[in-house]
Amino acid sequence: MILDKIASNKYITIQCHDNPDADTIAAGYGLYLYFSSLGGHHVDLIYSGRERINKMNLNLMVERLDIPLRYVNELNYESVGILVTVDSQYGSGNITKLRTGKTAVIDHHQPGPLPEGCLRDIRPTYGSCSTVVWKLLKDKEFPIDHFPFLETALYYGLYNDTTSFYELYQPEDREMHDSLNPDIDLIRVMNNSNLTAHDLELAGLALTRAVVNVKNHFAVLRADHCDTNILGMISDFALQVDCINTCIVYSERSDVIKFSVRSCVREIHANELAAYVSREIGNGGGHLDKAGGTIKKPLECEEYQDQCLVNFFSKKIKEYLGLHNL
Ligand SMILES: [Mn+2]
Repeated sequence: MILDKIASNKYITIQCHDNPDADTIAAGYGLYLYFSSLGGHHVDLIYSGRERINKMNLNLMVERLDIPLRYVNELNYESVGILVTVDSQYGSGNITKLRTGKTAVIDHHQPGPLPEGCLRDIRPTYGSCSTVVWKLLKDKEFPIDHFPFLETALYYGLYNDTTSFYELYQPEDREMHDSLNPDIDLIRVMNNSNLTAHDLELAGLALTRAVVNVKNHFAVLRADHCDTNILGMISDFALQVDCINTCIVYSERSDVIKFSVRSCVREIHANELAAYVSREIGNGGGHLDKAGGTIKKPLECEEYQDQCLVNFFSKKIKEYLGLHNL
């Protein structure tokens, strides 16, 4: 079992993906508590990337549930022992590739290329990585019910990754949902701190700018600089429109462009589309229905130098649709 193999290392670093969300934090926290409980290990829970957590609900989660998550700068960080990525895969686009020797991956996204010798437990049918960790801990008979903060964290992780428990398809997701005893008051507070007033305005602006291709059932939306979690929320919202089956929401940063992809039809895999859009100019991946990525800014990139970004993304979606309608 992967936990035993990881535990054979004295130094264990657990890395959440960049721009952490509730699921990666909860899954990382579960592993942190488990390895710490074994005794004799040095366990660290970290995240990296360009930005610190700035979403109110996530700051609340970390503070109120006493999660020892800390930010590290990739330039002056090197992991000793084994580096375990949660809710993400070492070397993939949404997680900073930190210097390390050994690696392990515990995730629920579609598997991508991994370094040689990388330990892995990847379960793409699970609704959240929190569920993967819950199952691993349960199989080790770790007393999750003795850790009420962890129960709340795992519950919130699943809640966030399954559109408020709307997509509980995997039996383990249901089982975890039913067995946990979370702090419902805190869940309510976190859930009602998802957006700042500024985010609300930003999301509204992005929605009014939606460029909808009614014929091909897709839309492209431009958002001002925001947390990638907010990009995801805007795309979730846009996907609810009757004539939109696929959408991309993007925002320009000082150095890169971040984008979020959603699809509600089987023929279009969001993770594939994200990879297609960013091919050779960035990174993209995720789930069949939800994905995201990063591409280089214009000017650095020949491909779309003379086009506005809406046209660039529209063109890529059309190309992708063409490939799949043959
Ligand atoms: Mn997740």
